[in-house]
Amino acid sequence: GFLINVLNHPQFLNGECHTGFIEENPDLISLTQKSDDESRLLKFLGNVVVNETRGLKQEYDVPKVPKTEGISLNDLSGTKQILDAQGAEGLVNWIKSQKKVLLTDTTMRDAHQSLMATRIRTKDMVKIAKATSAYGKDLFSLEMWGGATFDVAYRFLKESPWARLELLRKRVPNILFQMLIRGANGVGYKNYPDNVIREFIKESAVTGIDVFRIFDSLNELRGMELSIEEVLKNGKIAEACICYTGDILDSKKEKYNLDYYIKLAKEIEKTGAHILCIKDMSALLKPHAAYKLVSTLKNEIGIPIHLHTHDTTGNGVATVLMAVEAGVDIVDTAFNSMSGLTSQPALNSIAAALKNMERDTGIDLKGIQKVSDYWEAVRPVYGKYESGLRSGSAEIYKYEIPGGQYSNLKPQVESFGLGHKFTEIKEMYKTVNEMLGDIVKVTPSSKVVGDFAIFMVQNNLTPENIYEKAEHMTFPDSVVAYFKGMMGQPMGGFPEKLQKLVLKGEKPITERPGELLPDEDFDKISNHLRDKFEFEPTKKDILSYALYPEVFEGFLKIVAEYGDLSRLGSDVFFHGLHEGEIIEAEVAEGRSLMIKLRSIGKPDLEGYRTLVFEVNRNRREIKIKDKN
Ligand code: 3PY
Ligand code: ZN
Repeated sequence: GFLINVLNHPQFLNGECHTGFIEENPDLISLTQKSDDESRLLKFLGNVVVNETRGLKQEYDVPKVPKTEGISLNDLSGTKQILDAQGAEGLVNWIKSQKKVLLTDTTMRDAHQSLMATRIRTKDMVKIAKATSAYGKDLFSLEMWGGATFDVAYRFLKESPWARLELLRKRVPNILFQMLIRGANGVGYKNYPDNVIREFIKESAVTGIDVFRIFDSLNELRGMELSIEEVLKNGKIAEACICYTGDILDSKKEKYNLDYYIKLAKEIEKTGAHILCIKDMSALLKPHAAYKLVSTLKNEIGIPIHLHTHDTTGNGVATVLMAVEAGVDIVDTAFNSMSGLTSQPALNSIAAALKNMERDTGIDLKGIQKVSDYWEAVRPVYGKYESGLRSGSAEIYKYEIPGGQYSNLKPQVESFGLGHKFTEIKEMYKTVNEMLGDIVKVTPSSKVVGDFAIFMVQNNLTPENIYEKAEHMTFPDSVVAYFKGMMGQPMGGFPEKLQKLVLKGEKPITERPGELLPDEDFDKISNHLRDKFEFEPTKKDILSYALYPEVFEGFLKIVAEYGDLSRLGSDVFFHGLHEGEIIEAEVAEGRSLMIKLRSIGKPDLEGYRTLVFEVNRNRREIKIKDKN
């Protein structure tokens, strides 16, 4: 509180703070929380307006939240109640006894991760949560956490991913919540110590996750075992993945053939995992391959099969329907307005296609239309994060780039000033994959390939000249970590000559990285956070720091400076206000401010602009440095 008061003091903001400042301004310590909230918020809005939008803002429709009148939310009983009453085994038996195909909706996780760089804010999810609970009551699960959502929530949305989980859980008591966890890489891009993974799973389970989809970015079983074991210990559903790559229909592609997947699936079943996921992160599973793979696996293993695919090629719905024909138990889809392209295939369309068929989903088509309509109205606010892809692309079969990475690659490449070399980089992605011996590409191994490809193009490297030209070059961190064995061992091992070039004499490991990483010292983290930020850290805070130290500290600093931004409407959070606009901004539970932006001043000699606001009809001026 105190630090924040100082930071918000006009004298401090104007750079007039000197060492006697505090002594001369004892009143700072007694500034009320109220004026605190107000000035922090104005400072945030002022910065967005001056340094991001320059006051330009289009009109956005307010998304209509469908009414759930007449539906008693307390009486809704779904998959969550089956798990809670009958345990994991009970739920698995229930899945097996279903004739209908079960659907997962990924809107709140993979769909927006793949379509709009994971930017959907909690506020927009919370608004539709009750309607989703009501109209989606026959869904198997909502995938709404994990993957990139954890990092992005803190890093870019300035909100707590844990709060999202808690808020949604309260509003959706009947549908299983599902998360994606990258095995030993948790919700990050590198292997974490075993105790971090265990405690993270425990805390996620306690906070509301029911189904843990676990994968390893190199399809290594030992990268998943600890996570599976921990999920089982917590009485939740362990869904372990085979990440699909290559093409089982192509007899020339021998590395990842049908036998490879059967063997892996059987090993997964032996771990005690409850469900097998076929994780087709890059949309490489062609419709007839889906039929072949699912029907074969249904004969080879006894646990239910959950298919995850993307629609990047435009063949996603066909892949799903073929898998349904072959007896798949559960499939991932996304509400129509959040589906297609790099996202999942369309939920509403698939449910409609299966209507009156043997495996009819039983889902209320009219109801889910309302939920889809809501998301359609939400999307424009996030327009600047959309990839601009307009059609499916068959070239993805060649490049093998995962959905989320594919839509993100262009802006990433542009940020390196290589926008004009996008095609070259996609080709290089393929080349690098070959240089690595053809590996499974999914976070974080896909990031290794992407970073390596950009590095190659940036430095004019080729598979031929790299040994000579890059002898003294420092490779990207992710590439070094990969060759060190810190993400595990790829099938067939590392290409030795390339490994030597990258590691420059450092010795790689062959052990499971978690065996070498010392346990995280949670008490030390707790003390550090308490000392530095003057608050009592919760277990969630400590885990967040263990996973993302800099990102989490950055988040704490932002909250100290600007307050709780999660309550702002998304149009305001991303686009500020235009001159003359009036908004109602919630600053704390049940407390809102009427804010009007009256005018944006010209920069003064030091480059500060004066913004004139009205807050609850009181004139407020604030000076913001124009960084442009
Ligand atoms: C993730 O790891 O976030 C993914 O979505 C992988 O496909
Ligand atoms: Zn995915």
